[in-house]
Amino acid sequence: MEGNQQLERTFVALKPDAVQRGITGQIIHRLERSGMRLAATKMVQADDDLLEDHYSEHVGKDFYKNLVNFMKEGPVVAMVWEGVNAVENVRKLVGETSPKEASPGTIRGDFAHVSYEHADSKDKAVRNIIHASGDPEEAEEEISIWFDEEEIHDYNRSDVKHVR
Ligand code: FUP
Repeated sequence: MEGNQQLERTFVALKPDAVQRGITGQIIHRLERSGMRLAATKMVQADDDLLEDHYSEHVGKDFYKNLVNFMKEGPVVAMVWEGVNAVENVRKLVGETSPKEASPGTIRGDFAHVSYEHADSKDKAVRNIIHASGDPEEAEEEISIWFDEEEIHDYNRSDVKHVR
């Protein structure tokens, strides 16, 4: 990635609700067709330690226990995506964190709808399909939590001439 400051990596996790609903392919398709490059992927059953590292800024908050129980409900599909301003571009495709606020056309807007208010009233986590890193520094931190460097692949997409 040398000499190209905007070529970034970002961490994405398809949460247990996406896996259980059988919509991982549709979501990966949306990321692939953008032209960004899938650099790593694996299915992971998260545990308390992994989630404490990943959600370290939320440990102890009111919603943390429900969030962790949701994230442990089944396997997630963990991925690394690379592209020009990949962090911002993936967040744009993902949409607002609260599905109720997420615009149509975004992953959360199209595949989910529940509000924080409703989830809180049922004492449930908001099932919002997908996680994507919030900024490039967080992305590198999250990639290092979920992946070993040798699991991240370097290859050229056939449309690489548009990017590199
Ligand atoms: P994001 O940056 O989109 O990953 O969202 P946050 O870091 O703000 O929140 C992490 C996860 O906690 C979100 F997927 C939703 C969940 N959450 C709640 O369930 N309740 C809250 O009040 C805030 C966040």
